[in-house]
Amino acid sequence: MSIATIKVIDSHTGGEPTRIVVAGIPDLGGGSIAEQANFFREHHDWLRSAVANEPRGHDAMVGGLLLPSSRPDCLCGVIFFNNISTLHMCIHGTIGLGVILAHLGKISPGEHRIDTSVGVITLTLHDDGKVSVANVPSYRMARQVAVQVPNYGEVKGDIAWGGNWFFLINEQGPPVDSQHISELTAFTTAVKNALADQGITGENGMEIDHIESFGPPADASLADSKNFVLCPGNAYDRSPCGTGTSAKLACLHADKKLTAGQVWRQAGIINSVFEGSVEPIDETKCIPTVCGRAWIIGEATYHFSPDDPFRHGIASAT
Ligand code: PYC
Repeated sequence: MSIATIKVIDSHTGGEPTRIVVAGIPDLGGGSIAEQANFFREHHDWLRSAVANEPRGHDAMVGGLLLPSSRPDCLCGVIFFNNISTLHMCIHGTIGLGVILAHLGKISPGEHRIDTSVGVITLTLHDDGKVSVANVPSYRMARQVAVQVPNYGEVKGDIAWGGNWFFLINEQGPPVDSQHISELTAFTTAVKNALADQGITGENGMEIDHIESFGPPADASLADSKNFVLCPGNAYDRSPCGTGTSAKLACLHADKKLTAGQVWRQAGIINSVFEGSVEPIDETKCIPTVCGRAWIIGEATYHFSPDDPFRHGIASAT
């Protein structure tokens, strides 16, 4: 099934791309955003591939569908996706969505509630153009879980939910710097595969599909920590990853290392920084807020010529 054209707006948040489809989205059957995400996966996966994969996209591309929400308290809904499937949540993408909504004249500075497949989040557009996102409740499920990783030995990490499931590794494996991206990709991919092989999951058997490796920041005056995040589909996040920062904040909260409102500066692998803080719910759960900047970099109309064999993208090799 195909449609004539769609319109997209591209942004990047700390180097990580977001491509939001703003017009031409097919009917996703109505219902909640979670129900529409299921329908999108089952019936319109071609659209995900056409937007995220080559020749229009690439493995690091994160896409989103801008949708109306059936919730009267929400401005809109969004379904995020990448080179292989839908994402539960994407905070760098929501920061990008914030500047796109402002560009479209749909929001001005202030708070706006956004409906997602895993809960309602609050986006704040600040006067200086920064965007903060108060995420869904986040928590650490398990501390220092050991996994046997072929060629690397035992690796220990925390399992935490920050809108996606993360395995958070501290100072093990290759150095966390941009000279070691291929080694970090190989290491975190091996950890992800080992977790799956050894049946180590998030809550309700959910796959731990994001692996986050931490090291010291390049400049301690600018950040408290630096990360490398492997995303599902095996591309790494160019930004510090908002759900990954949320998972880190949840672990710091559980360890009582971060008080309410205290700022944590998380650098990513190319040294862009997100500022995060927590609002405690109880001793283990919190609402993380992640703040960053995004820039609009393009707008386009996509065509789907029936005789173009690659009109729906080239399936990612990963
Ligand atoms: O910023 O939450 C995020 C994210 C998830 C996947 C890529 N970026």
